[in-house]
Amino acid sequence: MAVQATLSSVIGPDAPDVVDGGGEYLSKNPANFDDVVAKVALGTPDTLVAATEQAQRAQKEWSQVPAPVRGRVIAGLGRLVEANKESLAKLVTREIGKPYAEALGEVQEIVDTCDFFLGEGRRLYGQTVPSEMPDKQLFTFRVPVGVAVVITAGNFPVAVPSWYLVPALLCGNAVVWKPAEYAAGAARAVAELAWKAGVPKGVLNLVYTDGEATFKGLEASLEAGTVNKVGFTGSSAVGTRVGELCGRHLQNPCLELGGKNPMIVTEDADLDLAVEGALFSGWGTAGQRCTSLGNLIVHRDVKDEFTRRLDEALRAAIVGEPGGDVLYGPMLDQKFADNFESILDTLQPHHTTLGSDAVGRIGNDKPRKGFHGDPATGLYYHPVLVDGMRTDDHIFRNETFGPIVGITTYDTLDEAIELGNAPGYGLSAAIYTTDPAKAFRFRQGIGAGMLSVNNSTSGAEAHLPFGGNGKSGNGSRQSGIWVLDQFTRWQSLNWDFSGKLQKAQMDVDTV
Ligand code: UN1
Repeated sequence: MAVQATLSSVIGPDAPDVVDGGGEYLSKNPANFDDVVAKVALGTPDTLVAATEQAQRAQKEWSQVPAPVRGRVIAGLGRLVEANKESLAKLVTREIGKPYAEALGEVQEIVDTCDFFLGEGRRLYGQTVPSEMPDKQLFTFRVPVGVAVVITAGNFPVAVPSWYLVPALLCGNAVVWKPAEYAAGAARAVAELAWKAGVPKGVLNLVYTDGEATFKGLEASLEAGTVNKVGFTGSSAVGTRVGELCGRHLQNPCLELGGKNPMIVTEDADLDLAVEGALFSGWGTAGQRCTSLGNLIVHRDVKDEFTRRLDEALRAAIVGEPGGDVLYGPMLDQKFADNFESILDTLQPHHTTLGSDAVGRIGNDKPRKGFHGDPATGLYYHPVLVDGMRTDDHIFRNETFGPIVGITTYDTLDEAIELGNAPGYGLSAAIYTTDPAKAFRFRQGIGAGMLSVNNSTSGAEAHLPFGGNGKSGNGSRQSGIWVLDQFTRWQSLNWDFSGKLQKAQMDVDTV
């Protein structure tokens, strides 16, 4: 298409997207390790630097492509993703073990994001602003930041990257995308569709580097001045390191980090609805969403009944092969399984574990009713509901990223809100109540960026601001129009047509 023809003169049609160097990585199906989904060449720090240099060259011309034309390319990506929805969702399920129905939803989220931003190509508004002086006009423009390095997690291997890639490209930036290695195949598939839609290869660069190579390459690129924005989705610990590195180079990254998302259940709540919401947001996706439910905070009067119903629902829930109709499948990857086991090790004698007859990995020695899959090669774990959780417990204060949720009680709503805020994260939070006054007091008091009333903590819609506070991020917001502030900077213009030097603040008549 026309855009490609213009850009190929600058970057060449065959610009490399992956450069060999740092070894090989095999991305395996977490439901069956014998199934190798993708084999990729890992890059070195130099790979990342080279990609940012290539991106910097390509961005100059991409930024000259009119925004509505870039919007057409984004529209093309949306249509291609839609046409390949099933195959992309199957790949996501196979590579990270996400239940197929959720994987389809995740792919739909890319389509929704493209639909939203294709229109933004025809808006991307600046402002006309009155001047203090006659015969002078002021304007503002949004200008692209330049090169964005985007580092994404693999729990949402295609949707969350699209929240960065789509607006960054639409705004006229070039992107270097470093996906999680264990989701390398899904990342490659999305990049292929973007290139096919007309995003030039030098404008969207895909690199596979492991954690340390990424940090070294990023540091070198920041020093060389080939990176203008960093987007990172992942743990609070790694995000803090990214933030420190960017801060040393006076850059403000877009950080979407962990959560310890509370759900408050009031004494007047519809308990069946609350149980359903807790089940989906606590144990759906095996608890591996940044927005997954962390702590259940339930009014003392309904706590026993709520716990009984939730325990029953958990025992009836099907865990197993993610291609089927299951609440959740395997953990994403071995390192997430190891992390979950270390979380289980923090459980204390004062805890009562509910939801299953066993705790830990599902195996022939620890069977589970309704389970289907290969327990020997799949990273499957029992769901755990921890009763008797206290505020100094590890599981109360820290993100667990697994199928485990603790439950505690409260007497007054102020106390519940305080408990919700106590871990110091601030991503999402939910309240189940039939009393609007309680819902409003919850909104006023809770410190999270994304709130739900009578809905789950997870499952945000793609066009609302997405992001958190405290340990969940640095206040940046993705999605909708709000993300434009991540990928553009404001430029102002003073235009004086008076024919004389007019001095602001000095040549102004005040009454
Ligand atoms: C994440 O886990 O990093 O709100 C993002 C949700 C999803 C996104 C989760 N749409 O649950």
